[in-house]
Parts: sequence; C-alpha cells; structure tokens
Amino acid sequence: MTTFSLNPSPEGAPALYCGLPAGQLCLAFLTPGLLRVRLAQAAFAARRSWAVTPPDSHFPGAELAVNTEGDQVLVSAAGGLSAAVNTHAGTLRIRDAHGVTLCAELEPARPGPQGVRWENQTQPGEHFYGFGQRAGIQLERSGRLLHNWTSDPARIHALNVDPLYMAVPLFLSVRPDGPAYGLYFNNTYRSAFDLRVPGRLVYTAEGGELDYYLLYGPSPPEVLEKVGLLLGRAPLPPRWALGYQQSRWSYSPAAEVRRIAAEFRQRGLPCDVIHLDIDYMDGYRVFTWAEERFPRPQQLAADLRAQGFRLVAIIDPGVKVDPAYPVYQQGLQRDFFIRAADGQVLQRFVWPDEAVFPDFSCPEVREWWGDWQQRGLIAQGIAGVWNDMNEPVVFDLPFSQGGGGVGTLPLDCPQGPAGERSTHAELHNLYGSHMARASYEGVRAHNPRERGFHLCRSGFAGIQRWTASWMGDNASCWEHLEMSLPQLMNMGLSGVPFVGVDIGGFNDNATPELFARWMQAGILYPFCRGHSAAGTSPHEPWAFGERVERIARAYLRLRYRLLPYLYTLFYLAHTRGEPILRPLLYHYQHDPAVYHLHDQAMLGPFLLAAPVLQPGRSARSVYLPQGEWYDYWSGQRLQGPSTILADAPLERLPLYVRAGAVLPMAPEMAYSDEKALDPLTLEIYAGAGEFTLYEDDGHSYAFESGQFALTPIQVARQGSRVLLEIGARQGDYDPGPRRVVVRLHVGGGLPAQERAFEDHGAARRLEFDI
Ligand code: MIG
Repeated sequence: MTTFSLNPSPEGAPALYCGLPAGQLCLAFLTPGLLRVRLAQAAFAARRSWAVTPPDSHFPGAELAVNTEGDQVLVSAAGGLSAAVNTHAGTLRIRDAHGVTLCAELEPARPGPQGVRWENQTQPGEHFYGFGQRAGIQLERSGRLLHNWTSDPARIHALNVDPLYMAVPLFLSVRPDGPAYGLYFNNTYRSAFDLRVPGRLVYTAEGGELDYYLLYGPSPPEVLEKVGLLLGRAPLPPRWALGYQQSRWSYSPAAEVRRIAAEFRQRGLPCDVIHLDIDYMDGYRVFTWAEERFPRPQQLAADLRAQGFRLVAIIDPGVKVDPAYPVYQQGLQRDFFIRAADGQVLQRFVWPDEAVFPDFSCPEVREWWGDWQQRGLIAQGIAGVWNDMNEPVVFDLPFSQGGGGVGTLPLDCPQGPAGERSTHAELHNLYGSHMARASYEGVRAHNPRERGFHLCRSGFAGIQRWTASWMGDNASCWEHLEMSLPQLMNMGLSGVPFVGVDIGGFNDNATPELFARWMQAGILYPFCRGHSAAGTSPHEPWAFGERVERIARAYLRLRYRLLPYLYTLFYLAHTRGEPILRPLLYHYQHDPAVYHLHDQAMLGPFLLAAPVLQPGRSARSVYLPQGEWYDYWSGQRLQGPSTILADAPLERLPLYVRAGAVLPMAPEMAYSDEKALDPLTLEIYAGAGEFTLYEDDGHSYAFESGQFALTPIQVARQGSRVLLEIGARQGDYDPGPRRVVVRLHVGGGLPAQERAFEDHGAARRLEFDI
C-alpha cells in the first residue's frame, strides 16, 4: 500500500507527496520542464528570507497526472517531465516527455540533518559541466571530487586545487543522443559532487535537506534560460565596464594613478578603468582614504574622467578594531558584527590586524554598508566597487607580523536576520553574495541615474544578480592561462556570465610571450582586466617591450571595435541568462568532438577563438564544427566539421566567424564612450543567420522604461545572392542619424563587398551578387 497525495508544495506549486522509508518526498512541478525535488525527515525546512531561488508559487505550475503500478507511483506533467517513485525501495527516476531517463537514484536518498546524500546513476554518454568555479584545465568534470565551500586557497599553485572562492552547486548534463538538462542543489551548507566512480554522480551536504531542481532543456540555451529564471540574471552593466580595466596591487599614490592613465592615452592603448587596491585606505580602514597618498580623491577622479577613465576601488569586509573609527563604532553600537558562539564580538586578523565582520545577511547591515560605501567611495568619485576577501578569509597572524595561514570564521557563529537565526555553517557560502548584494543595492539606491559596476571574489549560486566576478589569485604561468578558458566557460554555464581572470597572471612575473598570448585570450573575457600582485614586475601592456605592446594595442582595439556586439551579448545575458563566453558544446551539443574541447571558446554565437596557450608555438590545431566558417584574418572560407592547422605567430589569435554572422562593430576608440557609434559597421559573412543589435545610452537605467533600440538583422543566401534585411529599429532610444557601412565577406580570396548608407532607423533590404 503506497501513500501519496497531490497537494500544493510548501511554497505553493502543484506537487506529489510520497511517504518513503527515509522521509517525506515532495515533487513540485514549477513548470512542465522545471521540477523541484525535496526530501525531509520530518517537516520541510521553512523558506529562508535569503533564499536564492524564488518561491515555487512564482512559477506557473503544470497539470499533473498520477498513476500507480505495484510499488511505483508515477507522476507526469502534461507535455513535460515525469517522475517514477519506487516507494518500496525509496528511489526516484526522472524522465523527459519522450521517456528518456535523466536521473535515476541508485540508493535511497538520505535527507539530513545528519548529512544529505544523493546517489545517481549517470546515463550512457552523459558529460558534465558547470559546477561553478573550478581549477584545472578540463572542461568536462567527470572523474573529479568537487567541493562547494567558498575558500581562499592561499596559493593557487596546484592546478586542481579545490574548492575555490565561489560555490555554485549546479551542473549541466549533455549527451550525444539525448537532451541537455541541469541540476541545481538548493542547499548552502558545505557540500560536494563526487564523480570519481564512473557511472555515478554522488552529491553530499553537511547540513540542510535534499532539495534540488531539475531544469530541462532540451538544448543548453534552454537550460540556461531556466537557470536565469531560478537563480536570477546579471544586471546590464554600464558599457564602460566592458572596456579594458587596468589594475595592480597597488597603484599608489595618486600621482602613480595619473601616470598610468597618461601612459595609456599617450600610447594609444584603449582603457576605461583603473583600479585602486588596498593601499588607498588609511591603515586598511574601509571607507577611508590615506591623506598623504590620496589627498583629494574627488579631484583625481574628475581629472581622470576628463581623459575617459573611471576609478574602481577595493573594499574588504573586515572592519578594523579601532575605538576611534566611526565604521567600527557604529557597527558595534548597532550590533552589526558577527559574534562568536560565546556571545563576544568575533575578532580575527586581516589587513588592518584585529578586525570584525559585518553580518551582511541582515538587511539593515547591508543598508548601513551601502551608506558608508556611498560616503566613502561613490561620493568621492569612485565609479565601481571591488569586493575582496569575502569567502570570508582571515589570517592566523596579524598582517603586521606577516599574516600567514588562511582560515575562515568558526562555523558555530550565530548569523542571520532576526527571527531566522542560523549559524555560519549555513551562511558561510553566502557571505560574498550578501556583501555583493549590499554593494549593488547601496549603489543603486543612492545613484538612481547611473548604473554601477561591482566586482566580487566570492559568491554562491545567483551571485550574477549583484556583480561581476573575477577568479582570484592566479599566477603568471602558461597553465593558468590555459585554465582560464574552461574556468570561465563553466562559470557561464553555471549562470554567471560576467567573469574574467587576471590577465597576465596575478602572482609572479609574466614573460613577454605569455603576456602577449594572455592579452589575445583576455579580450575574449567578459570581464577584461589586467592585474598583478605587490612585488611583481610591472605588468602594464607596455612593460614587455615594443612588440608585445603592439600586440596588446591591436587586440585591445579589436575588443573596442567589438563593443556593439559584446554589449548585445550582455543584454542577452541580462534578458535570457545566456553565457557570453561559451564552450562549443553550448551550440553543438550533439557533437562529441567538442565535449572535451577546453582550449577553444565562442564569444557569442558567431566568433570562435582558439588562443595559443603554450609557449613557443607558431601554429595550433583548431576544430571547426559542422557548417561553414570564415577565417577572421584572411576571410578564407572553411568547411566544418574539420580540424585545421592554424597559423599563429605571436601576432595572431586564431579567430573564426560562423557563416551567416552579423558582427556590429564600432569605430576605433580610446575608451568606450569616446565616440558615438558612427559609422556602425556591419561585418556580414555570407550564409544564413540573424542577430538583433541592442543599443541604449550605455549608462543610465532609462532602458528599463523602454529607452533602448533593437535592430533585427537577417542574412540569407539564395544561390549566388546574399540578402541582408535590416528591420526597422524598435524601441524608444534614438542613436541619432549615422552612417552604416555593410561589408559582406564571401570567401574565396575575394575582398569584402562594401555598401554604405545614411541610417535613420528605417527598414532596408540589400542584395549582393556573389
Ligand atoms: O590576498 O588586495 O585576490 O586581487 O590584489 C591579498 C590585495 C588580498 C586578494 C585579491 C587580489 C588583491 C589582493 N587581495
């Protein structure tokens, strides 16, 4: 006799409940392709105010049908997923509408609270991606043990160090002859994925309950769209944040910042942002300025602004213990700092020696932090906030005695807003996300006219809602350059699109060759910043000799010419959850040749890049998937699937364009808003394709109330003709009259055919004979 019932889930979606030997199972269908599975020993855990997913009732639900057969209860959503519960064995199998098995439990799941365990049989041909931030050069993650626990690994020398700064318990499954799907585990305690035993995928968590969402594709873009619905999407950044950003620990004093800015302009190297690392502060007191090094930050910011630069400043969560320091005084008085289990305010060593740590999970703490951020940074002319050290990491020794050793806060520290107190064990993974949220909301609340920019090191699933992320302290070695692509592509597949690594490497010194190759790869990073550690040799693009500077200039200029394309990709990330930098499998999910291709990437749907990632190379092999491709440099047409040997002297990043591509390009610029988009150049590659160009003012929130422009562009080939249809511009934003230059590439050694016209936003149809 099986016990089941159809009732709304605790958060209000149509659901099936089943009594299993291990506990109570709840299968909630948020949509026909989005299933939430929960298993609890007694009552289901109450929803947290800091939950990173919306409540079930936020989704439209699905129509459910239930059948029983022996020990089996079968529930299916009309036109969607179905789940078969073996109530005797206590296991679950999930299938798609065509009966294809997606997940099959091998053992009854263990619900917690003494630990959660879920053991799944993987299906033939399945490959696994995502999993948040990981080290190592593999793209696909089979064979690995992956922990979800935000950590500063101190020194990333080991290629497979795990875990890292960010924790995103989410993966994407792809297989040659079946659908793609994703699984997100909604549990913030320390957890792990174990893929070391072939055929098995085991998830364990040290607290909380078993609570996962199955996000059905069947294509990767459809999975990512659901990831966006469930975990949120990235806000549209100001356009300047897509430009090149230059950082170092630290450009100090102010005169040094001015010198760096002047060098960029004198040398014709495009750049939008300079970062201020921790030495601008007074004794590492957050929201203060060192008088002697930065006497007038506002003046500095204004002078740089006149040259097209913005400043971004770093902030750490640790607040210096100093009774004469207002941030400390206020936080103490209002009880905003985390206390130890014994009730004492917890003190640990970070940069300012003894420091205390705000509990950013409380809304009133976030608001207070946002006010300080406004007073201390934004009002001083700072345009963006760089949030560091928020795993959170603490030192064993005072920094003044060498720092040394890294750890975090004790897990039994009470944390959380009033009415839902928990401990650091549950909130640790969220510390960075909550700090980023404070940062984002603070800037947004105080500056309703200008989009902010935020950068953050740690974070949990959903971090994309608040901030861009960089991958922490890499090193100037070839392995770390090679690692950057799979790392960033898997972040994109984890729902976090605005990502980058330190170009040139943070620790140690880059060689000229490494730096040149890193620049070529770096212009593909959605977040494009060079950064280096204190004590390393200079790492600015001119620090490696003239040849490397020329290479850096050429690739930075290419990045800037691509800004209209890139900005549209950011819009698609914002509206559809699309990754910006993506592995080939995102578009070619049924081609096993791309499943392990870690060293090629696609920037949006049209550009395929194959950076050189080893020293001493002047050529590399490149895989071109099914379809026609064009060599970006020579215009030569190539037929996929094929593997070619690409010429790659130091000056050359192997770069390919998909047939049917539309690449909207800007004039050359020294910084992103130096010039209007005039002329707008459309580089068209004969074939079939479409692209909708997105434009707006680039910096305000007016786009949220319709002040944007969409221009649909279609390319088609009919025999020896290529048709280009540019649709009428839609939306309220008017970029003004401008020249459009269309350049059609046809391959075969022929030059591009060029046409130009005055554009006022009207529809236009062009025909080319080829
Ligand atoms: O551990 O602020 O990852 O980008 O330059 C050093 C100094 C603390 C770590 C960041 C790095 C930054 C550095 N910070």
